[in-house]
Amino acid sequence: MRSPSEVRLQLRDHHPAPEPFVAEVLKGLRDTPKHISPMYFYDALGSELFDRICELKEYYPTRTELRILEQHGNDIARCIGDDALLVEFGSGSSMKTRLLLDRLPSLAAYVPVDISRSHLLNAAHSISESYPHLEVMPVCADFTRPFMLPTPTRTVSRVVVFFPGSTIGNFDPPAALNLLRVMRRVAGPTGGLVVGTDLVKDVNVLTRAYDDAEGVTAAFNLNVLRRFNSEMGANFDLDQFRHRAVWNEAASRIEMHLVSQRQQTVVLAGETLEFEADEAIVTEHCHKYTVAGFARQAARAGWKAHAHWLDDRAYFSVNYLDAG
Ligand code: AVI
Repeated sequence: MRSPSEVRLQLRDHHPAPEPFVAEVLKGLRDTPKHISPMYFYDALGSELFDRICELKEYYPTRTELRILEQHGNDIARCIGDDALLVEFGSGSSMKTRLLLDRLPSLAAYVPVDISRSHLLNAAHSISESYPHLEVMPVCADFTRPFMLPTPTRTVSRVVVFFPGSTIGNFDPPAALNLLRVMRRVAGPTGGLVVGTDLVKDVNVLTRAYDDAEGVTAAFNLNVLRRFNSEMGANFDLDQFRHRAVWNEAASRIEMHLVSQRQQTVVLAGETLEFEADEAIVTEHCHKYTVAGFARQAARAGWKAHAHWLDDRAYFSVNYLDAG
């Protein structure tokens, strides 16, 4: 095996635009209802808290998806086929990818795509060390916008996009449709898509997954206000906001809120924001699909459902779709 210093990776850097942080946050907090983007959760502490969420007994999605990938990995690999180019959207630590890479010895190349340059390079190095014969071609880009794929050394039979984690559920329907269209464009006319989706289920199971007994999800949610305090000179009193997770039946989603415990005024970047008692900031939407509903949504973006795999309780699905 090659040592880390021997592993040479050429980063394709699309220089994703830095977040329009303050202006965007203020715009959302002036809206009715108040809202902020869930992307602000993931500073260093937020990412650590998210890792802890994935270990919680109430938070079933991560371990359920891993079990499906373990149990049905060979079938999924058969759908992907020989000599494919595997493109992972939002690759993060590329942890789940290993379950596929283990079963894809003839993969032409692996392209992890992530907006976080440091995460991307660490993960790419680690994959490259574990799979020394695999060409790893990291791309730093905002995957919600079209980007150019690198050209691997080997001939590619087809491009297959991998998007695990049910992150598709954090996009509202129009944005999810747009993302599925970007994936379709990246995969091209003969490509495929392997995507994890969390499924509709008992409301108590869903709400517990987003409001655990230990309060880790509450800390994850409130951390965004701490981040605004340290990075934007805001003065949120974290004791005066409470985490809430509610099921919105009509929209088939869990909503994460931060609820103001009293009427209060907060200053952010020199601007004054008024909060009523019980007024909520919407911090995240987590859409839950049915297998058929997701196939319908994907069809609108040019994808044809080919196969799906579930766990014993039908909590989660991993779907394989072909460019239709
Ligand atoms: C990242 N994403 C798939 C998680 C979810 O379940 O929607 C984010 C999360 N929010 C609270 N807990 C987990």
